[in-house]
Amino acid sequence: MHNPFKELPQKVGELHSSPIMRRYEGNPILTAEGFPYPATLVFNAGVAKFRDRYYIAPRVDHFAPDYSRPALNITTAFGYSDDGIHFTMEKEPIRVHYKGQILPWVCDSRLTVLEGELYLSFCFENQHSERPGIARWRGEGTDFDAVCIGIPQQRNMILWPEKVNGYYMRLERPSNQYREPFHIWYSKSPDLRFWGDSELLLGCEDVPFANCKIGGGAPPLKTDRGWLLIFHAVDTDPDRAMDVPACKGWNKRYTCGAALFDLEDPSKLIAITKQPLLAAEASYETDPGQWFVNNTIFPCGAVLNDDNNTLRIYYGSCDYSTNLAETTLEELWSVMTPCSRMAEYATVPFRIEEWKK
Ligand code: BMA
Repeated sequence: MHNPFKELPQKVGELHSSPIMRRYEGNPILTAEGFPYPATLVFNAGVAKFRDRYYIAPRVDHFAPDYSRPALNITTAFGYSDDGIHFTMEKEPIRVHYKGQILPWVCDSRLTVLEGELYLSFCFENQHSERPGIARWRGEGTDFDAVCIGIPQQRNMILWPEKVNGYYMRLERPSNQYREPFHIWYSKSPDLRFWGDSELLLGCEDVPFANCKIGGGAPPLKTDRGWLLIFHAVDTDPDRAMDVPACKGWNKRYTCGAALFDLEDPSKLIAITKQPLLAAEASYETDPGQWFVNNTIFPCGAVLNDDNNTLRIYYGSCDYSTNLAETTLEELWSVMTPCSRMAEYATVPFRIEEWKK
């Protein structure tokens, strides 16, 4: 049997950003500078256009001056803007209410507009590991109410912006600390609360510039050619291992790519970028000077402008700042290659055969 899991490259090699991507010349658009409450790193920001305004929800890590771990606090901030570039930040972080409590360390949030409401998909940390969830905005201030919480270990849960074939959908990215690669999955729900029918959406083996894990980036965008997913891809290379005390051995590289899925059957992959859209190249992406996860592009927001052609991608870089790059759908189609998913079904026998060897 053809086994795509066997074919993950040991090393991905040199990567460059696609010439179709234009970084905003004023990047970064958000850092900790001037932030309304204690913050060290402001990155990985969900962005959505809602009621004629842009909303942003960046992750905010606050560290002691010597950066000693763990962080003093991790929160998600909330801000708004008319132009999608200059944001006014609320003075308090987002509070996600769940069964009378406020969830701790909410981070890596995405914003989805669904049926006229604004939703936050997020990850939070507690003593039982990382867990994902989805919450609805109360419409003012920074309070959100959780509508569902997932089990550990998952990040990058992302709510789809509309029902497909009668069901709500969400992206998921389960992980397990012992066995990479990690892939992008989806689940369906009749009511946003109970989720099931989980299946593989995109395998790490489908992304030529990943050898370790992939994860959803922004909520999928509906286009006339299909559902467009901006995702992140990760490759490791022992030769890149860093030798600084804060992150001895860090050798990951996070890049950004795009995949296209069938409009009627979004589980069907129809095209992908064989090369990254964005790979770390600007100085704020390769080495911001005071933080360790260099070479990290982490997209969390994608907004199609009113012309339905200009695509903005918002991404965190180096777990340090929030940035913006633009292209057009026309250009994007020109760098996407038609394809189908390598593993047709994510079946149990397939993995067992593999593990027997
Ligand atoms: C991922 C998440 C992101 C982070 C990235 C790079 O696992 O923790 O928040 O940006 O790693 O460190």
